Amino acid sequence: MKSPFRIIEVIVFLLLAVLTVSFSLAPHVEKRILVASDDHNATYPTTRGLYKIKELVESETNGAIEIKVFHSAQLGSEKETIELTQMGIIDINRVSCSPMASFSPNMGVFSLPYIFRDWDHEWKVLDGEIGQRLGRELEKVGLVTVAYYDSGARSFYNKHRAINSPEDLNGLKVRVQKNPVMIDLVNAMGASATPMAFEEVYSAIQTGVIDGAENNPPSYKTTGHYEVAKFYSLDGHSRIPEIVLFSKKVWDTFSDEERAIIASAAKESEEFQKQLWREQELEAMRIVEEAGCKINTPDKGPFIKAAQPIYDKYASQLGDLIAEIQAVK
Ligand code: GTR
Repeated sequence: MKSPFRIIEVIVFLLLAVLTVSFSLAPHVEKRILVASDDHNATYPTTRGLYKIKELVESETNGAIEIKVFHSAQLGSEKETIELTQMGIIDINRVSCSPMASFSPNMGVFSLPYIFRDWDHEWKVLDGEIGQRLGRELEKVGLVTVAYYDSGARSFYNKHRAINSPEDLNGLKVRVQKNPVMIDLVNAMGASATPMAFEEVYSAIQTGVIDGAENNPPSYKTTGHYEVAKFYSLDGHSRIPEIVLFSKKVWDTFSDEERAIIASAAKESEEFQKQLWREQELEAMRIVEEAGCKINTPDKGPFIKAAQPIYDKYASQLGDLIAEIQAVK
């Protein structure tokens, strides 16, 4: 997708969408319409989280704030939508913390391989002082963090062979998100990292531009990547949280009361999303297995060892933060 044409297209599209709603309103009703974006389909846990925020905010404000959710990357791919959110063209945006590393380098810490010991450790960090502080740091780049969502663990998949050790990744072109840490991670594990927008991955695997990618089970399933890359190797190299962001430009125009309503709706949507995540993760594994995918669970030891150079590389930039996260028990 090429800006600025894409950006103009999105602005026109949003204006039309918002005008359609405004004209259908009774005169004198003061209403604010907010635009929310997600790159997943309407039933994916993150998008359902946004619908939950919509439901709660619309009911708490008696419809004075309305939220229109645009899913399936209708408003663009992650990096572009983050820029549109900074500009205040998109009001609410659910993205992965991975591309956020290009906007706020400390966010890159969440993409480091095996930075979280497990789910409990991840959520202790996110709900605790570190997660909240890193969330607040985004205000410097025009974004207000209102929630973190679950995204499980990411693992490699490809169309050629089962990955039992990092050596098996040698010679494979693996798509990564647009994030320097992910590029380093995949290269350090032995593959050749190819940054690319999420929406382009299916056809890139199909046509052989890349050999595979890496993601969590619900993404592997809903994107259909499992149809073109049948080997799914559960090395679980990173647990990168999802994040729900508000445009600071827009946030600053709300009253304290409105902000409190939105913040509490977003917080409430976290539990709802995590529950859906658990269900859809199991469901996705069942579906891909039934579809004939070859799933293996390699020993993580060699992957952890292969990841060490990344920790050395980021020691000067993220060392204190890494130590803080590791110290959370
Ligand atoms: C998914 C995430 C998406 C996107 C995608 C990707 O896990 O939910 O928003 O970041 O990964 O790999 O691009």
